[in-house]
Amino acid sequence: MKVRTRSSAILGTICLVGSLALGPASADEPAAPKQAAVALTEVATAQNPVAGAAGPDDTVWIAERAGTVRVLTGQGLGEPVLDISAETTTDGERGLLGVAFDNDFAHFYVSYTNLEGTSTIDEFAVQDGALQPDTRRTVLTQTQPYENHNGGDIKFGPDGYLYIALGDGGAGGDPQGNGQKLDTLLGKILRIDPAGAEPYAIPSDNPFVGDPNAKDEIWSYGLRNPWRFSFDSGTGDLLIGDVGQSDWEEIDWSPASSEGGENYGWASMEGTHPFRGGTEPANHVPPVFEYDRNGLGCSVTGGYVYRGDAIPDLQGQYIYSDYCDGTLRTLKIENGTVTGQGDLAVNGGEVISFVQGGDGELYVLGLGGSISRIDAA
Ligand SMILES: [Ca+2]
Repeated sequence: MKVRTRSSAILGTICLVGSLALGPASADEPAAPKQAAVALTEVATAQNPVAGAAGPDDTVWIAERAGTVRVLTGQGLGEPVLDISAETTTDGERGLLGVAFDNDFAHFYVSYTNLEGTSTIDEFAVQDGALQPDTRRTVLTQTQPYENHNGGDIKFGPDGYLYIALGDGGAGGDPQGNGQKLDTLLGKILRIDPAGAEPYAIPSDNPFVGDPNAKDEIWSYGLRNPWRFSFDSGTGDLLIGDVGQSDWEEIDWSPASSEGGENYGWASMEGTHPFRGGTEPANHVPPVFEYDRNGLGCSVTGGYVYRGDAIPDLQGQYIYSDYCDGTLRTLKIENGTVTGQGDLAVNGGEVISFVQGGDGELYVLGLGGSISRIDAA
């Protein structure tokens, strides 16, 4: 059985990376939205950059997969300010996978798999823009049954709570059924308050608080490997790139007004399609967008809604890519419906992540090493 998973991509088949030659739309297709003219400006190179976050004083903090964090400034990428490389490995899909600051830059968080493969979120206090190593504490851990589908992205929402993406635990086809189970943190987006208690508090308005059969940390579920997610800094809407099993890559969306509890369908559904004879759950929230693997790639990399100033034509568009294809693509999403899509005719290589700088401009991380900013052409 050939099961294509994210590990097959990360571990390294050589993917054909090249811009697809999308021809002009034929007369009976809807007009493509106006596409911004952009260029990718390589601002630094790193060792397998995998995640990043806007930091204090207009810095961008870059996580390298083997376990180091380095700070990008106008002078380039500095020496590591954190090194946990002795505490993680890059076997399979493991490593340092996510970083985040809280909304007032008082704390910094790292998301990584430890030497046992356990997903781990640690916190450091930040003073005067510097990590305070002696304040380190572990916030949350989750054991992993397999080495793939760890998710690992972490972001603070506009509500000040920490959201954590965890994959379904791995192998292929979700053999443990974790995506649809509410008694496990696997296959979920979590929402916790790390400042509210030791090691963390549960926001009282989380959707499953009071349900004895469901974990209180769960915000939404039915996810396979929500590798990268973001909040629209203009609206607060949540966008999730959920990597598909074999056929369908998907973008999930929920509005800022959501009260949580969305069931995104996995592993009953892959995108909008029943998976291996699955039945669509009655409460399935289908993806806002999906694409198959016949041309656009094999592993979606969720991005951001652009809210910067440098590229007015890009304002309000969601930018994403695919690890196996690298073309930067756009979606125009209005009230939960895609009303336009296009591509920016630039290629970021093995696009593993996007980072939103404090000024709203976007950076593209290529796992091969490139850190590029999306600029106006
Ligand atoms: Ca889904």
